[in-house]
Amino acid sequence: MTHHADLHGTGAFRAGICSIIGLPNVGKSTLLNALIGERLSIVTPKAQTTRQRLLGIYSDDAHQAVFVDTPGLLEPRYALHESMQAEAARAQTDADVLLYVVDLGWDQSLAHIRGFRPPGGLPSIVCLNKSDRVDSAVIEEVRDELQGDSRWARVLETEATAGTGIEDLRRAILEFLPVCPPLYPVDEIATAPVRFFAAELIRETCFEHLSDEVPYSTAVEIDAFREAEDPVYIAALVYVERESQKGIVIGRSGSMIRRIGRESRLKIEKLIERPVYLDLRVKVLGNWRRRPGRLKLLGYDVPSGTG
Ligand SMILES: Nc1nc2c(ncn2[C@@H]2O[C@H](COP(=O)(O)OP(=O)(O)OP(=O)(O)O)[C@@H](O)[C@H]2O)c(=O)[nH]1
Ligand SMILES: [Mg+2]
Repeated sequence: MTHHADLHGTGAFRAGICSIIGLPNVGKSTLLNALIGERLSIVTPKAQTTRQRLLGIYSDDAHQAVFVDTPGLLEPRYALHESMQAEAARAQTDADVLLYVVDLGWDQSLAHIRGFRPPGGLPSIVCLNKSDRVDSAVIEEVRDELQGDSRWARVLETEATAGTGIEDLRRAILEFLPVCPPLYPVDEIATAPVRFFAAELIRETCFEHLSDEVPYSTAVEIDAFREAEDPVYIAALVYVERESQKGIVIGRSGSMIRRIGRESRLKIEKLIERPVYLDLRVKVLGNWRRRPGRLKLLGYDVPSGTG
């Protein structure tokens, strides 16, 4: 069954890990979702949305690509950033294929790829994303430059939000996977438990409605997830770093937390296809982003040596 393609003599099954990396906000999570055809990884207009590695699996009858979404590459300022950068680094060492994503409309992203060295021996593909943000002359110029550079096996352009270029990009990635049986059951699309995705959807909603430092100071923990109940009962905590932030997240007479709660509940209901009762509370966990012990408590991996 797993070697379907072999049985038909059309070639060996290919499977492997494709890590998606690049600066914050270039569209990595949007690309992962487009490549697997499911809205798994949260996407917001704010930079530094993704904090942990997230696996999304694409399978067809001859290939399985395990896409790994990563936090954007940045200079660590907090313990949380160190954890995020360790996740991005680990994703590169684990990969069979690297997908480096560029935001064509952002000079800093173009500057970053010029200075970036993918790990030696790793087939590395460039995705020139947000092609809608620039003229075709610019795309051609960048493509010509990068195609002439031996660091990059392929250079392709996409508009991930519209799905443009996704099929070609996926095909290019699948070609570079090593001959290998499937790594996961072919009907699986994710490895994280449903409660992880529920927490992420709440965090996404926080990013959508809160501004300045507040969204970055939020972390979400699922306290209870009772699927045997109808509606499904979920209790979640939104952690913030300071008392003043707690006031902002709750809002005037609770209006903000009610709004975040309602929108998060609708997203979770769509995900699990069941009615949900969401009990959302806000709690202060002082300076959690700077404190390795608190990061661990919130489920973030802490690089060894700092924990
Ligand atoms: N115009 C345009 N916007 C895009 C495209 N792809 C993604 N975006 C938008 O770019 C923003 C960031 O997208 P994400 O997928 O969250 O980016 P990311 O690289 O995962 O960001 P981090 O997790 O913060 O590192 C969102 O508002 C997306 O809708 C595209 O092709 N064109
Ligand atoms: Mg992301």
